[in-house]
Amino acid sequence: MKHEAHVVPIKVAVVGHSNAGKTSLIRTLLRDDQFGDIDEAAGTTRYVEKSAILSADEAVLDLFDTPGFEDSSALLQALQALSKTSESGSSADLLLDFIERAEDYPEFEQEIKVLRQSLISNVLLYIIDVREPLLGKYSDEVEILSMAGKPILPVFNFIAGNSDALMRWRQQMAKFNLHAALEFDTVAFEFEAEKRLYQKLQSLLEQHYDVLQTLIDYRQGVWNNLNHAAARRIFQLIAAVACYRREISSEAGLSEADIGWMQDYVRSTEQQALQDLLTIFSFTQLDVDIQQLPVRDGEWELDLFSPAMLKDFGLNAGATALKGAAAGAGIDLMVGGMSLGAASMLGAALGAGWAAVRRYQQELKAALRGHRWLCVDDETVSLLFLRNRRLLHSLTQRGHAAQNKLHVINEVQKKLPGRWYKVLNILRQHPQWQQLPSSNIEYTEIQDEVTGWLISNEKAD
Ligand SMILES: Nc1nc2c(ncn2[C@@H]2O[C@H](COP(=O)(O)OP(=O)(O)OP(=O)(O)O)[C@@H](O)[C@H]2O)c(=O)[nH]1
Ligand SMILES: [Mg+2]
Repeated sequence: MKHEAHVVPIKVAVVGHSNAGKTSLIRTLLRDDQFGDIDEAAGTTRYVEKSAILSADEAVLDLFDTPGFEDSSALLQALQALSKTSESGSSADLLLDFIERAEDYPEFEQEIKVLRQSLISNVLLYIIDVREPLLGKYSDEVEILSMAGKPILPVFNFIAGNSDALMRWRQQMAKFNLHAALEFDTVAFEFEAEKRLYQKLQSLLEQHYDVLQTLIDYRQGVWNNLNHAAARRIFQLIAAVACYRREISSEAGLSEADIGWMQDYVRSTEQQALQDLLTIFSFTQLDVDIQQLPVRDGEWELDLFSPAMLKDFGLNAGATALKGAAAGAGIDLMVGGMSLGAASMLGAALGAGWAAVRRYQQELKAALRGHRWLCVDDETVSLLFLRNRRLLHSLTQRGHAAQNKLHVINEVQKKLPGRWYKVLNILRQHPQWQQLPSSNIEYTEIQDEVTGWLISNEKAD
């Protein structure tokens, strides 16, 4: 495969009515929010603009963004009028003839650019805003595009929450013999949808099958890597917070400032992770809004320590180790490597022999001197896990959230993995993991387990 001759990129013209989301689709495929101009107003794209989709370093697809069709009925009439006088044999010839006479048709300046590009492309992606009523102008559009004699793949956009309209459009396209179509919420990116696009192209462009397969495999690999990188980043966050310890002197006791520092540490650690995750998936503010992430200006809207947060995820604020004033503060005290809730076990640890004593030496010494470690309570770490798992889910499944306006948290997303508290406990025993990823075998095993939970959950719901 590697030694194959240089691949000539497949030319894909992205066409459709103005404002259907052509430029948005290309941005999504390129993962480049800088490509072209996007606007609510019609007629944003004025020129044909090329961009390439790469497989490794090689351009496999050349995407051509085109201006939108405006008055396709008038255009069809003009073409029909020309066909009466023109000598051209095929419809493609007629289009060529029309393009050559561009000067006679200044009102179709934009459309002519589209026709020119369609004639020299291998396939047309016909982007449709399914919210639009099925008017004659769209049939005219299809009729004009068909004249280029190229395979056409209708791409239904704005499908979220518009399933009836989608069905009508599907039937309409079938009447034009366009049976293979694609649903693709352009701003709602989902890798599976992108893959389906390439697969449809495979069936339309048989001779390019293998090249497209290479592309699918490559993009799948890239996508998997992104997911793993993101899951590892979340694990790092969990470890950093679970392993946090702050020694409290017995004289001064636990002060409000101590709690404040701990909370700020947790907030800023989660904040950094959020930034990194948005970066990994190239999420822009627009994406954040559409996906309805509870994030504003790159920050979580709801404070992790607000009681509403615990309730939202079905965790019990009253279950904190320190009840009363400390409930919901996210704090726990740790003695002998165990939270205070389990402090009665300290005696057992002391009696457990030298191995245990050596392991917890520092804590035991601190405990015996009357010192305590302030740490982050189980509920807070659990909450971090749950909300970041949901974030990852949203980042990888754009569009699903856009479909249901309600802020729904389903049972699957709320449930902690069976071994969660065991793993949390192991993390707590390794304060040295707070800083950085370790190559330690135990660390790697725990990391694999937690990233496994994070990634598999995406498919679970
Ligand atoms: N919610 C939602 N908005 C979208 C989607 N696709 C495009 N938009 C919005 O629709 C508007 C038009 O998108 P463009 O990508 O500029 O459309 P276009 O077809 O390139 O438009 P012209 O260049 O003017 O022909 C923009 O405001 C986009 O943000 C989508 O899938 N979902
Ligand atoms: Mg555009």
